[in-house]
Amino acid sequence: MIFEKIRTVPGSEELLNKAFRRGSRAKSGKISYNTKREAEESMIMTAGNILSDNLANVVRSFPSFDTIPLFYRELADLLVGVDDLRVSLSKVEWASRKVKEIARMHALRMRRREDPKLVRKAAVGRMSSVVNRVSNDLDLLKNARNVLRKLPDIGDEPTIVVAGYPNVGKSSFVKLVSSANPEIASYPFTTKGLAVGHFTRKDRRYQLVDTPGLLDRPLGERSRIERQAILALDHIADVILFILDPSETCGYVMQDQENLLSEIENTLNAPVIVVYNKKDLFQDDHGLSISTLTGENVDTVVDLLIAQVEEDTLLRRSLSGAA
Ligand SMILES: Nc1nc2c(ncn2[C@@H]2O[C@H](COP(=O)(O)OP(=O)(O)OP(=O)(O)O)[C@@H](O)[C@H]2O)c(=O)[nH]1
Ligand SMILES: [Mg+2]
Repeated sequence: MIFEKIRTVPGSEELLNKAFRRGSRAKSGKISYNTKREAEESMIMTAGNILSDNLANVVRSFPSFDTIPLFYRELADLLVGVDDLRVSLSKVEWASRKVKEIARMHALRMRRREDPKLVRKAAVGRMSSVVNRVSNDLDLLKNARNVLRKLPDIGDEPTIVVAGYPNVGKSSFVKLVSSANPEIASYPFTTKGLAVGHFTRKDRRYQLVDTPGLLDRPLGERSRIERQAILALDHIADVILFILDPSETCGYVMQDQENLLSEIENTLNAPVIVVYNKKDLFQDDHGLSISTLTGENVDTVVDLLIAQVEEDTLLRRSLSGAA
């Protein structure tokens, strides 16, 4: 996963403590230092290098948001804000360079016979103030790392995205059919982010993406939680499984659920397969009905999804072959 490589981001206090502790150790550890100057110089160069390297490593470990897949960039933008991230990354990069420069400059001053202890104190003060100036940026990056690392790893396998109103049984379906183990509960908005599970049929691996529930409302009014579902439906779905709950025990009437379905069918490109869940709770005949509780018709749905995905893949291949 592209965000997995992001290193732990230290806080400014933590980083300064570590750097100056190691600097002091470098100074006092070696009795062989001939002069006071050499000892103080070693202290600030060690601290400066540690600060500078740590800051640079943080920046380097973030992926370049210009080259990552659009889906991940939009998801990162939605959850942490790519512009803010960029600003903080460039400030931390600035701090990394600045700290190194301060260490070098003060080492030079020592060599020009200024009082080593005074120069060391000045250097420590200036390095601290540079690092403290990016303290908020480090916090932002730390938070971003924690969010981004939790995003699901979307592979190249054929992809089925499950969608529908909240509480209709999307996660129950994903749990029953795939390796994913999402939280299931009897209230809406249990699922707050995307999750991916896998299953294998005839030696072929498929990925199944669980999404947060959607309400029937314009995109501009959708919450950050809902927008993640829209991104997955828009960017990674080869086929969409739309689940409705005619028992309405989910807490939403069928009319609203059907309005959402038409919107998805009309605005998104992927083919949509529609199923009616909680069959154990209703009698009337509504198209393809399933129950994730009893497992009824669940295999039929999986077969349908696979047939649809394969048909699409074949079609796309023949189109690209003809081009
Ligand atoms: N009776 C019955 N209950 C079901 C069935 N499928 C799911 N449920 C129940 O419906 C509730 C919601 O299930 P979830 O799988 O969490 O629904 P969801 O669509 O993922 O919900 P959100 O994540 O909140 O959008 C839970 O209490 C499930 O036990 C079913 O086939 N029959
Ligand atoms: Mg769920």
